[in-house]
Amino acid sequence: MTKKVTLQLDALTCPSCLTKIESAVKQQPGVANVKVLFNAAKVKADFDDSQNSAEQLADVVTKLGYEVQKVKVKDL
Ligand SMILES: [Cu+2]
Repeated sequence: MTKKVTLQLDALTCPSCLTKIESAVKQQPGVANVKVLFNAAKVKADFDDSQNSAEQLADVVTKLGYEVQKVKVKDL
């Protein structure tokens, strides 16, 4: 089943952070429609929950060095 995750980060300081996060999340299995909102410091992505999880995606962003403050998941 496809779900939508929103990760709230503390802040994005420059556009290259955005690119870095976007391409890392895009490479994860089962992920589509990745969008990083710079000003809101949010990462939005659709993912197939048989292939991935919100926790795993939050972990990818954390490992890049960004603090994930909130994780929201919605059914699509
Ligand atoms: Cu940066």
